[in-house]
Amino acid sequence: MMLFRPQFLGRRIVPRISKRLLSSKQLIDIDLSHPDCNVTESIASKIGRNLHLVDHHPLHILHHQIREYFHDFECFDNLSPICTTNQSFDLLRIPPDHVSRSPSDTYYLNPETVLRPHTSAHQIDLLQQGHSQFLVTGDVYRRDEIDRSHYPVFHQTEGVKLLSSTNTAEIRDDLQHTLEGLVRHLFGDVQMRWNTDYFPFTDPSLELEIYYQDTAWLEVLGCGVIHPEVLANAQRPEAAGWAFGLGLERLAMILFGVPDIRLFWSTDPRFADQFRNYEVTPFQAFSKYPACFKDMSFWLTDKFHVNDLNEVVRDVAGDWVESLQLVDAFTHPRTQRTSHCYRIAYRSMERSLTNLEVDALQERVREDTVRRLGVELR
Ligand code: FA5
Ligand code: MG
Repeated sequence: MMLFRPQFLGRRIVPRISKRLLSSKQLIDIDLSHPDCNVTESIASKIGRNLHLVDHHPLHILHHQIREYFHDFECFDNLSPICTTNQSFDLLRIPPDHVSRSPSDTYYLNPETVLRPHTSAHQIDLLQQGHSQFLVTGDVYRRDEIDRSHYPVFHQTEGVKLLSSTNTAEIRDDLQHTLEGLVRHLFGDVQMRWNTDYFPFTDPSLELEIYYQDTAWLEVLGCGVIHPEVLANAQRPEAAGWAFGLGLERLAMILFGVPDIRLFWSTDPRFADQFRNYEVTPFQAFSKYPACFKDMSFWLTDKFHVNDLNEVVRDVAGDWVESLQLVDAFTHPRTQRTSHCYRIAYRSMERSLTNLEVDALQERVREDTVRRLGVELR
């Protein structure tokens, strides 16, 4: 069913996990050698970092403020990110052929177990246990694009509330009113707008965008009225209510003025020491080191997926890759073969990279792209 990662075969690793932050459930030996496992060591090493629970971290400060607003909600902050496909997809009505389930988008440990792609994976269990008004916050994992607002590990807060009304319009109004209140609680006066969206587990579904640094609308959350089948799956067929899922990094970027999502993982004291207690203080940019751009062109194979390339680049360059962009696509008129040219921006948050270092990174990216994706360089 799935490909993957011959370089991890035969190796077992226990991710570096800080015991202090973890419930016993999370102390799990992850077997990266399973033939269907597409979790890399760099991804596995993020499990247990729980940035939302780290003192003084901007995600923790934001998390604290969200909890303050939802003061009468129960909070689950430390549920294991290792979930079943049933919890993450099936019970939420995500069809078997939905793209989000494919190994090009989701990290699989084996065909039935994933690193949760969203905190919605916990909705059913908690509803089934009888909880009716709760928040779930935790790390989520997605194979995704590379740019300043996307990272393969990020944090979400899920909110669920069951209401006594079963009138869809009333529930939606309560949802929108609640979330607009949250945004004002966090930002004071800020421009926001609602768009209709689609999620299999809510109907109707909406997304909320906030205008970011006078430049662009940034999608910060998805939400909707919980689908009746989802409530039936949770053995609560009589219930009605709403749910939302928001990206903590996205909100924190706006709130603290953090320009790049990679900074949240930085241990550079120039970042980490800026945030104290539970205060929101604007991020003081420290000097940006120069970026270095490198292009790479190759002929695609039939099974080429850009997320596989993103991961090759992340595995080689780690947080030194700032973005990866398709800059040119070309189909040969006679052979019908297609070639892509990608531009990779390398930039460290912590120091200037030397030409020698960047050349070496690019060389390894080229080699690994050929070896792992089977493409032909031009
Ligand atoms: C979801 O994950 C749904 N589970 C949300 C939901 C919950 C809908 C409950 C209805 C009811 P979505 O994939 O749009 O939806 O992600 C939600 C938020 O996570 C986004 O609005 C964005 O703020 C954030 N997000 C998504 N992908 C990334 C990423 N790669 N990096 C950082 N933040 C991201
Ligand atoms: Mg969305």
